[in-house]
Amino acid sequence: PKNPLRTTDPGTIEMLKVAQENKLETVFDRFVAQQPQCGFGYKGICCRICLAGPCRVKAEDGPASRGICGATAYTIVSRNLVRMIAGGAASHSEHARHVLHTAHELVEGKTKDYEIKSPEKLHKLAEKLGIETLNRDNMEILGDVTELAYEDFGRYKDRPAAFLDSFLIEQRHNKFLNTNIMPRNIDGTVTELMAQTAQGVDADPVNIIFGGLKGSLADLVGEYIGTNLSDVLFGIPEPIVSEANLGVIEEKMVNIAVHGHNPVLSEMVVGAARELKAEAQKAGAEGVNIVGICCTGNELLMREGVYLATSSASQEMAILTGVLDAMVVDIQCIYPSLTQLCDCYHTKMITTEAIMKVPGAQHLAFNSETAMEDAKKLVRIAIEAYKRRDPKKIALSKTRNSLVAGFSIEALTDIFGKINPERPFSVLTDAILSGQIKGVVQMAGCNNLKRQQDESHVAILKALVKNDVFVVATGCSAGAFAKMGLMNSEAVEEYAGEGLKSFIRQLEEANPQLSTKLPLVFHLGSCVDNSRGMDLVQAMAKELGVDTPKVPFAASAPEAMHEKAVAIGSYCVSMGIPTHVGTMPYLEGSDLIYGIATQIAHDVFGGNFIFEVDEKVAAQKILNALEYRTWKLRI
Ligand code: BF8
Ligand code: SF4
Repeated sequence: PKNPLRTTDPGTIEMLKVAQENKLETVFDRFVAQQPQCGFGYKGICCRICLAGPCRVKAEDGPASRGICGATAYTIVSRNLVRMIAGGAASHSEHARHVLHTAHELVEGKTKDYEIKSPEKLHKLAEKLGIETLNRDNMEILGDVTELAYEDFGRYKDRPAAFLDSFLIEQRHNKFLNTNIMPRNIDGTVTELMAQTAQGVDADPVNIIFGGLKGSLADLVGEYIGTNLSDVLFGIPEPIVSEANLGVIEEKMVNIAVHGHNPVLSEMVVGAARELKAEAQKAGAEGVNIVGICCTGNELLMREGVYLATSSASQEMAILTGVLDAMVVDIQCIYPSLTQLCDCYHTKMITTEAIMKVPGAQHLAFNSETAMEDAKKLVRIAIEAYKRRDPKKIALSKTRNSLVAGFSIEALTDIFGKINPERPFSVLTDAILSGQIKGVVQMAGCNNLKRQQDESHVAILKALVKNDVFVVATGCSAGAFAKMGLMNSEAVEEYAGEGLKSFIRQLEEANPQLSTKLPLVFHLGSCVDNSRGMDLVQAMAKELGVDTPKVPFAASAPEAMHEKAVAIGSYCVSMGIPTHVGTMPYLEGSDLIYGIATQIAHDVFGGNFIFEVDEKVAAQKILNALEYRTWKLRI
């Protein structure tokens, strides 16, 4: 590697020196220790689905070319792949289920700590779902919305899931029905996928992959529930300024990192921190500083302007500052190694969800009935820990960059609507048709140390904006841009091509009410908020009067890591989007599956995977895909 540290994030580089000086093990060491990684696993041709295995495809032909049961490479590869999609769909929907339960408890009057923060969103959502709103109480409307969402988890009737169906343009709706991948529920679809891929069931790779695509759409159902209900409970994001990178962890404050994905708990922690400021001051601090990590961070950044400390691969680094008093986690993307580092510091690690415990961490079960009380307990644990800091271990980071986030679809609609109130998204599509900008790219996904941390995110972003692409971002991709100072107005000056620059300036001039200038890349939110991108591409399709495969819109996950990313990439392809992935999924063991993902998918759905690890080539392929679509639109 060019950089032996395997990261390009300046805040992380600072902290890695601390780790090395103190001989503290981090993910960067474990990545090296895992090399070389297993070639069979890498290609997806290792099967452990039954106890006769593990079987590996060891030869081109003969008995060693199949598992003991006779499963061939294409069966094994496709089964492994769609089981990842099932894992992703289960994860996103578990997150959504928790938000849904909270909304339900609110309706039932079991919690007083939550509220309908955005009645506007509730009404819009209910109308979309076909729920009556006229002369009805908000709680009653929310009651119907939650009932329908619960049905989406478990519906047995032959009717598409409402939180997908109501969000689809007609052409995509028909496509999913005709190809038999429209899910009617989430839980049943995940279960069906597990059953379909069990030993001795489906061996047909095409049928298995179609099952996987249905699973990916079930993932999208979960995301739509998660995003929309979070907006109802916590507010629709609006443009907001904040800062990112490890320098936001401040010595004079009681610092609490909230890490994971679910805003249900962390929103309460933000409230509790405000209320307990005096207690923190009594302990000698100036106040309580909540900082976010990963998608919990993105959720709070979008709605509350909470600082984003870091993203997934560098989550351990927050502890190495020596001034992080508590690491409060909910679910997903949380390294079990965090406790190992907390043990070397005064930092308290606290898990909060029944399905997420780590040996060595304190568990404080979080309930929506007692949400604020629980959150206060967490803050008090941090205040106590603050008193036990070891001054010798303090090693602050100096890296922090300003950013502008909060671009929900509603916020974008407002911004575009100042230029054309009747047809807001024509502002975007007209700019594409006129050649001012080249299209839209949604950058998403994780960190994966198979790449230098954040390098590919940044390199691809820079190449796209230089070529006048309008970029939206979510998850750890958005995190990378925020940390690197690429999510602000100065970055527009420095990196945007002339067309993109003039487009962004035009939006600014039409929106003098905004208290901030616009950024180079528009933060859509956490990973469940990739659903906002699906709204965006469909709004553009409607504006252009075409189906999504004709829209100059692409997606890119340069450092995909989690099963959730596999699910997201797969629904992007189903939604007709060219989807770049910079870290190879485990499918190179079957040319057939590789071909389905990169070509046949295109014939059926109009979207396809672009697997490309070289970021320059990847950016060019994305630009080509956009250019081809724009050219076709113009003729
Ligand atoms: O849901 S981008 S590493 S934090 S999986 Fe995880 Fe990937 Fe980050 Fe958010 Ni998304
Ligand atoms: Fe081997 Fe077949 Fe069992 Fe897989 S399902 S472990 S290939 S025998």
